[in-house]
Amino acid sequence: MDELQTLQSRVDAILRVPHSRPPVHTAQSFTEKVAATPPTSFSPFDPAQAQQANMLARRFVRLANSAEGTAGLQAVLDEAEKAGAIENPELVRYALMLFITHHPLGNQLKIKPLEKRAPQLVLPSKQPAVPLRVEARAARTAMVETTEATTTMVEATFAEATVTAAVTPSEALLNWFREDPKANEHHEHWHLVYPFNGDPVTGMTRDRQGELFLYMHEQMIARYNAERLAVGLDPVVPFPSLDDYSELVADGYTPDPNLVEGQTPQGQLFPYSSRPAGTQFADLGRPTRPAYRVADLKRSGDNLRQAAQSGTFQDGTPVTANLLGATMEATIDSASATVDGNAPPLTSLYGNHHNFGHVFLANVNDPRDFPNDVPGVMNTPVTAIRDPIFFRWHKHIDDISFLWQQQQPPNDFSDAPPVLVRKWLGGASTEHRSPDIILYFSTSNTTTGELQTTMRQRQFVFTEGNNQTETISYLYPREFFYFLRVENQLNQDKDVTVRIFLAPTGSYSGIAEVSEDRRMWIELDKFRHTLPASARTVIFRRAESSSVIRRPAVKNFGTITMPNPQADADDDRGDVSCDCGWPYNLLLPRGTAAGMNFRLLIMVTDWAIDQVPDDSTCGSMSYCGAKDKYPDSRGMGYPFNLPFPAGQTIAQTIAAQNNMAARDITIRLVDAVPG
Ligand SMILES: [Cu+2]
Repeated sequence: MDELQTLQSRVDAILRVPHSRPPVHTAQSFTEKVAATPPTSFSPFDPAQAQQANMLARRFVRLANSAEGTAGLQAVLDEAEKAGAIENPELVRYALMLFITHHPLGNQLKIKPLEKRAPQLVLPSKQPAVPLRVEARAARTAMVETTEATTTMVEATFAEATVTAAVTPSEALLNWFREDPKANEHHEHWHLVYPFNGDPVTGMTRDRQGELFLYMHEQMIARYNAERLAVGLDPVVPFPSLDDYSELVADGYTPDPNLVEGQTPQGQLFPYSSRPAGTQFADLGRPTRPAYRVADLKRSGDNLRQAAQSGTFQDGTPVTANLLGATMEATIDSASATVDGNAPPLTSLYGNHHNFGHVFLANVNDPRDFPNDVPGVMNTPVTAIRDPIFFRWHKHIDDISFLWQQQQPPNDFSDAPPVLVRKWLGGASTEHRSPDIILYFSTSNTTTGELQTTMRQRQFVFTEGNNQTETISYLYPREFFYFLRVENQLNQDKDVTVRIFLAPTGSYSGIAEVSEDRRMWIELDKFRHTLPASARTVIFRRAESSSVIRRPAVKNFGTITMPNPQADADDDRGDVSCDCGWPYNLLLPRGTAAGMNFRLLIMVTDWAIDQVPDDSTCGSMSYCGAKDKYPDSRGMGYPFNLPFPAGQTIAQTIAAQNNMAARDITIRLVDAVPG
């Protein structure tokens, strides 16, 4: 074993979240939960805890810089192991991942995929199926029957008790999306790449980090909305919808009981808490002297809304997309940032709104016992998106951003290059049948107007005990290519940026045409291309090269085993410099078995203005940018980042612009796809 390999196995051991006990729904873990006091948990959303993790990561950076080559890394791991013995092990893991992600020496090490670091964190919650009356009986049984002999009976009833409290059937229809292991890993990664306390190496945030925070999460909502429409749910409703922070959340969420939040030094496990139905924001901590007050969360939210509406912060600084995102998250660049360079406290003028929303919602089940309660999945980026409330809270955040966008002048499309993508062979049309947008499946030599997805299964095996298995279902697209015909009307070569978007089309939830909502559009791709002079060219593009996807695409998913992960179960190697981005398996919305209508938009813009760098085969350009400069001079999400020209619908704008064209397609969920 060479030196780096030895170091890697030490990293793997530190990052491995222990789950020493054999599985699953046992009475043992249930009674332990009742009996023991949980350790204080670690939340990267809690600014004070995030600051501690960041300080430890900076200590790692100094150690790495203090010695040559692997000796520096050795010193870092010595320190991490030492810290793990006295500090919260989750905090140490987070700090070590920050170091590996950001330090050039750290980059030589890998962060294993989530299903190998903490396999229990990718287990699906159980489908709700049992009537409510089972709950009381089961809970009683579980409290009394704890001996070995009755374990089987208790297991069964406890499992039932769990499912009765789970999300309503309708929300549960999208558990596969919210609980997708790679989507959760993406969200964890994004926050590691963009820590709100700044990169531990430079102490700074990245270029346009605030704007990207808003855009990346807006796109997650757009994708979730496409899935919601497909199963007959309304688009995400913000929580809270406006300024009423006493609103009740009707639906609850119950994670799988193996989703372990923490462990006592004695090895007792604490499953993440459920978020019961019918809760509301509540002060955290002792009621006589709360640590955090809802009134402060509301005040900061109201102040943010006011700034978005008026276009200026209270000190007169103009609101920009970037500063608004930084202030809402909040990062060290917030309009309320403290002079010592820390992210602002909840009590500041603009608070620390998004982060504290996570903290409040994670502890909503037992607010008075904060910080000694066991939090829910909203506590940390690696599990937060499992709970439907994640999307509702982020819709609340996005609504403030949208409010600001709507006050801005519309995008002016007069800087379009002289190129033509035809709408229809007859000329201008709003029919969305562009002959220049051509799709092929990789396994077929005829064009298609239908894209396909399928649900695949992977097994999860508890290798201790009786090899009990669970099944994880995940979406997978049928591989396809674009052939885009674009005419360059200039008599010289022209560099252009090709932008591809997708939105559901049609009438849903009382909305006459959902694709007229610019926030429904999903970015599929963006890349540079050189068009030869005075010619119509065909641009070939693989869908898997998408700028939003983490590249190279992870396509093979193996069996997940616990407690001892299989070596190389899939083609995810955890190369930290490439592993940020949306997962390939979720590239396309799922569509429906009957075929769901979508509109594909191609927009060709002037590269001399955009400055989108040459294509990379590593990571996601659109979601993870680049170290120095975000790879597009336009507002993120352009042309959907700002209002469309006054008096024009999106469809009319597309019809009026030579550099835009759309094609209506269907996406069909099928039993199996090739590859
Ligand atoms: Cu997030």
